[in-house]
Amino acid sequence: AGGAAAKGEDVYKQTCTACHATGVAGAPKLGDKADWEPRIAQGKDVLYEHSIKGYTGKKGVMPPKGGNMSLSDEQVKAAVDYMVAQAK
Ligand code: HEB
Repeated sequence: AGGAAAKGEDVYKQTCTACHATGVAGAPKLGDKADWEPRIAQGKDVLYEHSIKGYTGKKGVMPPKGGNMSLSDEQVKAAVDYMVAQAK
C-alpha cells in the first residue's frame, strides 16, 4: 500500500465507515452512485468544505471531520477522494 489513495482509505475505515458504510442517519453510502452523483456534481471544493467544517443537509447532519477532530484537513480530503473514487 502507501500513497494518497491508501491513506484516504485508512481514514475512511477509521472514521467515516461508521455512518457511510450503511447510510446511518441519511449519510450517502460508499459506492452508491445514485447517492453520490448529485453530491459530486457540487464540485470537490464543496465536498471538502462540508466534510471538514460539517454541515446540515436535507438528509441529516455531517459532523465536522466526522467527529474526529484529530484528523488534519488533508486526511479528511484524502478520505473524500477515496469515497468519490468508489462512487464512479
Ligand atoms: Fe459524512 C455527507 C464525507 C464521516 C454523516 N459526508 C457527507 C459528504 C461527504 C462526507 C463528502 C457529502 C457532502 C455533500 O453532499 O456536500 N463523512 C465524510 C468523511 C467522513 C465522514 C470523509 C470521515 C472523516 N459522516 C461521517 C460520520 C457521520 C456522517 C462519522 C455520522 C455521524 N455525512 C453524514 C451525513 C451526510 C454526510 C448524515 C449527509 C447530510 C445531508 O443531508 O446531505
